[in-house]
Amino acid sequence: MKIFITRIIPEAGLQLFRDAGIEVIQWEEKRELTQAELIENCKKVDGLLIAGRGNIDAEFLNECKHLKVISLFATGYDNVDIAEATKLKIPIGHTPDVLSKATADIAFLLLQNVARKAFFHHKRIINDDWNFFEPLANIGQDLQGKTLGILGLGKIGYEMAKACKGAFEMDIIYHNRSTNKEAEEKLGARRVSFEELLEKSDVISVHANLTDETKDLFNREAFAKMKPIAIFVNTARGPMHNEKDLLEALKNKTIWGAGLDVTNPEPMHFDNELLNMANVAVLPHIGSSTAETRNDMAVLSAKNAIAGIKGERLVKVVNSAIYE
Ligand code: 8YV
Repeated sequence: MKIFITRIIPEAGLQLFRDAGIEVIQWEEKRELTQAELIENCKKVDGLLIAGRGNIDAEFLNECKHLKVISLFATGYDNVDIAEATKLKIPIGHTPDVLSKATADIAFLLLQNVARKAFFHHKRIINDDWNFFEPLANIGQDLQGKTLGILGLGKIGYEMAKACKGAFEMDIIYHNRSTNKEAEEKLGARRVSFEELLEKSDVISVHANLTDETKDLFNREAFAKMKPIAIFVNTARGPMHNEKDLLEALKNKTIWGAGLDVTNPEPMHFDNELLNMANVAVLPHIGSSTAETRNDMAVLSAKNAIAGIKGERLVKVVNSAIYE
């Protein structure tokens, strides 16, 4: 039995494959595989573990329908044609929960960073621009008592809401398909329409899945409804905001600032205008990037892959319909 892994992953995951008697073939080059290379490697194995962003479309799935499992080293599965995988009865595994706290930490860090323009001030020192104290220059804004609007109040959104409530006593509103009882009871969160979220939030933090409905949701029209002091934070998926419209909203002061851990495309090009704006902080998609979390992701994605190869139910499966 063999598994193909598209990146080098933490040892804890590899050990589980060894213990299960599964041979590991890892892609070790520091570049994304081409689709042809991915297919060629998958032809030789029983399972695939994707760390990074493989494009698992219908064409790939039909070429590789012998795969007993596709295990994602990620919680998001927008890069997979789930309907087609379900039709072909290929289980898709993912790693929710274990990365909620680390990802929310990055949203919280970006928020504070933008509110106080921390990256910008750091760059000022590097550029020898710490010469003179000006009470009105480059000042930030307080977060105390402000309103946090969460789009997609699942596990990550909940952790972000909890952090903002605890640190800044922020009021929480959220827009979600269903009511989050725990957030309402413990954090006093209130479920609102998307319109109300845009209009009432001082901070909007995005934690939803990327779907046809959420793609481009934060566009010119949405930014126009937000407050001029609003800070937009996206640690979910880049295509949920329209980058051109965001840049325009920031330049026109339609909104106040933005913190992004995700961009469209990724990687963001180094000469992107957003990187030179004082009220913008960008990180290279590091939400789940802590030693502990990456370890937990390796273990969970390996457990999913091993279960799939053995024909057992995955620990965390996206398309549970294949078992019905
Ligand atoms: C992953 C992520 O690191 O879990 C997700 O959905 O975006 C990140 O945690 C990334 O997808 C690479 O696999």
